[in-house]
Amino acid sequence: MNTNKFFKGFIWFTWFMSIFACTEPAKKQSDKSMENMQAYQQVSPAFNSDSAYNMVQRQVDFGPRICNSDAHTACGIYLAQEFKKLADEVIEQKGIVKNFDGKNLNIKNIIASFNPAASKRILICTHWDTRPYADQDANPANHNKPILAADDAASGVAVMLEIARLLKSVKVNIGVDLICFDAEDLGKSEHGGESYCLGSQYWSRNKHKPGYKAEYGILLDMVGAYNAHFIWEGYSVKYAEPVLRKVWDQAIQLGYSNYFYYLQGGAITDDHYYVNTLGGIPTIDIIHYSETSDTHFAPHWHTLNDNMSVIDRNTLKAVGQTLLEVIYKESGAAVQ
Ligand code: 1BN
Ligand code: ZN
Repeated sequence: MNTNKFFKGFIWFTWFMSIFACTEPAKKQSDKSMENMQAYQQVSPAFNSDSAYNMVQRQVDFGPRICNSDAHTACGIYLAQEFKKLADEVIEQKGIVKNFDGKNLNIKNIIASFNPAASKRILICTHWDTRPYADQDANPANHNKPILAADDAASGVAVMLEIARLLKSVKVNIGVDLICFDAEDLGKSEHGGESYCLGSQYWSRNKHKPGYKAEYGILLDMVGAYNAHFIWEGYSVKYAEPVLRKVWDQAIQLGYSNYFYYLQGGAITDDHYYVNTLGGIPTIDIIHYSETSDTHFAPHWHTLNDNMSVIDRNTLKAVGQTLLEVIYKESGAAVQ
């Protein structure tokens, strides 16, 4: 990540919030949401948060899914198999990328497509690999231990698997691509922002189909924990503001104003940065932000505490149902 930019962004963000707080109090946001909830009729099938929760657990059961490890290989096979049961087409894009320490990493991006021939397409993506070092853990003795990454990997994949399950049973007429990027989380700030997001950089330079385009993309990162707050991340604003507005407005209509806030945050060099800049697809990042922690991420971020104990079905539901509603509306679903 470009840490400087990130923190400069947050200084600006703090200023912005104080202004914003005067004009758009939280109470007003939730009042609006209550009104909307009464009037709003959902068009998408119900996202099952138990099934998403179980998919988080299944991934965590493999242990840390670190590139070049047996657990990573086994989990990659498992995820591809699961998506193959649900999607019209699954492509396992294998490649070799260089880590910041010079080692080659065997990576696999998994692309599950619905209606692969449709020209109007939406991309939903996340990363599935896990960080090899808990370098934000309160205990320095844990800094070289791998994390289970229930939130920072498994939650996004689980939401996408549940979306895939519903797309199989209630058809849409647009194309939907669900991409699990590999090798997102090996980076270190001292090695530059490019040391992160190796799988999405690879995919953005070598699309799974030549000339692949989607109308827009939505990246999920840490979308399963208690007390998750999602704000407008800086690169999402820069490259895809109309998409942010569409998704946030949809979340509020569904009654999820406790999760989605119309507040601008700093810029994070996450997978969406490369999908925007190298891949040419306007893409937002739904990423857990924290007002209270020093890192501005959730307190369990890159610590050994990122395990099943932080996972909240309600958060998975808020994100998953919002995405489903966006997808089914794009497909022209109408209230019956
Ligand atoms: C998000 C979760 N990221 C990694 N794990 C992206 C990121 C990159 C966050 C650099 C901070 C710095
Ligand atoms: Zn991470």
